[in-house]
Amino acid sequence: MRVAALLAVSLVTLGSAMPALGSPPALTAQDAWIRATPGVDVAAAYVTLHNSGTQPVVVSGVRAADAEAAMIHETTIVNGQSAMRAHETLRIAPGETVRLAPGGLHIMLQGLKRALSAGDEVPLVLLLQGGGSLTVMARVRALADA
Ligand SMILES: [Cu+2]
Repeated sequence: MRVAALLAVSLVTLGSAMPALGSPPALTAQDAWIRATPGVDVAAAYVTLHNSGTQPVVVSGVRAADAEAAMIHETTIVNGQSAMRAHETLRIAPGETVRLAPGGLHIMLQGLKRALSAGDEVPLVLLLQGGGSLTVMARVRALADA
């Protein structure tokens, strides 16, 4: 118990100290949107990420207050079947643009806590390795427009 408590305290300290050490996050996000399917509690979110800095940026997780869980997935075709595999992290090299788009990388939202309607804005928090985060407002598109 005692070790766990000490560890928790040191992690908190580290977490709060990190942003002051580094330069401002070089990661920017554009065109964030969510493809909502009526009647199901999962949805995929897409966004274009760009690293304008000189160091790699690693997205180490995603938080979404509107979902029980959010994670980075990649759709792949295995033996002619569409399958999804989880990415624990997503690395974006200096100067690189990574596009999360239908048929490839996406942010999977599972256990949606509310029905998403076209035009809704859903905040997604991208957690960055080494501290810091980037909050992205993803706009819900109707299925017909997606
Ligand atoms: Cu997925």
